[in-house]
Amino acid sequence: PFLANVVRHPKFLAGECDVTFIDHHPELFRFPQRLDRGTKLLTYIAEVTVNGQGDAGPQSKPDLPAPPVPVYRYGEPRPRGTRDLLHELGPEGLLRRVRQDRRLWLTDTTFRDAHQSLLATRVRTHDLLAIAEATSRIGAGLFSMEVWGGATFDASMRFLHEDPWQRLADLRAAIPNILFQMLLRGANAVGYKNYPDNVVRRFVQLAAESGIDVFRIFDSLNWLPNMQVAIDEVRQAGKIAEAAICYTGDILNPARSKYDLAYYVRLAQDLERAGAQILAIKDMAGLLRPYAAVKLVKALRDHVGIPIHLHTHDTSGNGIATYLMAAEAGVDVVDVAISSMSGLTSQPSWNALVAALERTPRAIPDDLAELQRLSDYWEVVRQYYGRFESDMKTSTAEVYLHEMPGGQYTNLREQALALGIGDRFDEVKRAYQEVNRMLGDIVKVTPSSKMVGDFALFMVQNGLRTAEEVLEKAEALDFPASVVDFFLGHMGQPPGGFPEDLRRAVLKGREPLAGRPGAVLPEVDLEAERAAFAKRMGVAPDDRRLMSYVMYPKVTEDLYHHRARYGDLTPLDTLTFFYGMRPGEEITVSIERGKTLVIKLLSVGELHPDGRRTVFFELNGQPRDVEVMDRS
Ligand code: 3PY
Ligand code: ZN
Repeated sequence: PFLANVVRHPKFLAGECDVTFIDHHPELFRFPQRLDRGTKLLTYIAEVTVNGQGDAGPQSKPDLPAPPVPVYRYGEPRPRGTRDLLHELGPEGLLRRVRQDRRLWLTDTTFRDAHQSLLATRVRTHDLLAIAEATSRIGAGLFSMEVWGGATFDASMRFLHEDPWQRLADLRAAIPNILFQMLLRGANAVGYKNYPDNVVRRFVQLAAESGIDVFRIFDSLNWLPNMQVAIDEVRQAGKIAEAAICYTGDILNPARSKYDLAYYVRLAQDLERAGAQILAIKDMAGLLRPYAAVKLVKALRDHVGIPIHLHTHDTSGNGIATYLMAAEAGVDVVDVAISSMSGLTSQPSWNALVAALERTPRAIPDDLAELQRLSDYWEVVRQYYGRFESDMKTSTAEVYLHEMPGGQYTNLREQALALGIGDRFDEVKRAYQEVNRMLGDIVKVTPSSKMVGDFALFMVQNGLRTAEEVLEKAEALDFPASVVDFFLGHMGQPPGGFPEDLRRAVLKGREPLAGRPGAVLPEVDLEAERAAFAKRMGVAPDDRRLMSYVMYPKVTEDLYHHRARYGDLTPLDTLTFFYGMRPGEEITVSIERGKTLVIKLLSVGELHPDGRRTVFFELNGQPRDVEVMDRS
């Protein structure tokens, strides 16, 4: 196309080009460097080797083995799974089967919530794809795999320079037999704020077309109007709408009467009437105690006809007990993670639950020895992400006090560290409780949990300890944006409404919204956004990338720039992705079927006066060098 600009130039067409043409029109001859994939990859490796990945600075590469991947004979038939059943029976038939079977069904969250909760959402597509085939065989008895949504959408772009749509397409191709499930934050889609309805609708359509079968839809305040658009659109797309009640408080404690059994039953009935085909109990913090689970599941069983799907986090260590009690009470599906990626702030162990129910009426027909092979894989892979682990070593019942969702604990700790109050984290946790009380006891899950966290940090930073102190000083306080948004009604309406005195203090005269934000937010003009992107980036995005751009403009642009410079890094192994290479080390990168690059790092050169270093490689036996700026 660039040469085409030259030959289309009026002077060129008129034959008026002389030797000064190039001097007068240098812009026509500035061709973008079209680097081949090998060079892009070497540039990335050189960058990371010299400067480190992300903002961590260069770090020495851990010496870890390759993970053991179960190998299958070519053409070995793949066991049928729930996705085959869906095609055969349709959604209603499949869900009837799930209700009727005595066995307990499972959803494996290893590809989404488990690493979101344990490893800061950092697991790369490379490592998911490597175990995809084995999971599709060993896990063929699963109800579903949760593989997408939640924080993985933006984190994969932001931190891993990956395209989440590509991840979904690749996984779908590798695992054709098991239902794929995603976590959708209702009107917040996969973002942190309410989007206009047309964005939510288009996003659902595209996710459905890209291979999501089951959409778990929740609202961070349990506000049904914020979930309705997504439920309708999922039904419209012929997929399965799983609507969630987010569980908070303690139904066994009469002092927490705001969220009592009647509250959850009512909400569940409303969700069923709204079109939910599965009811999720989303226990995002792991607060549903075993005996509360019996009571809740029994009551829901009595009042709704659709299958019940329970999600918890094992933070307290009570997770398996909760599942066993729920199984006794008739729950249909529960969420687990492969054992080496389970426990703590993640889901309870798949392997342990299978063992617990063997030879009982609700036995799960999975093979423990085979599951162990998946676990062995993840045990090694998890170590590649060691730098994202929290320092939590045991489960802790403290979660019943602060009620922080599984994924938030380590994030909030990071935020506190960044603000220089990392050593006052105990105060932050107490403030989190106090803020929840001040707000009238709200559901805390993305994005409401983030707002409570922001408010808690703000309290500690400003030396505020109680609601009274906040009210007293409100005039002079500049509240965090998320807190203002919440009080403006931009996240929706909390059960029981807002605490009015605090609302007045925070809003300082601004007018809050009473209705549904999606109903008043102007539609996004998707074609105008596409044109805007094309103008800035020189390429028009397809519908999927357009959605990424609409929800995360800056992050998506950065991803495009990164791609242009370094190419698709999915084929690169994870240790090299995070740590670069050591001198003398050789790696192979399979960039497409039948095309493998052998890369050897020979040495990293001395610092040049201009701050650059030359990094010397061999690429498939040929010497190659790359210059990078040393940013240390
Ligand atoms: C998310 O929204 O990402 C969650 O996992 C909420 O629990
Ligand atoms: Zn969760």
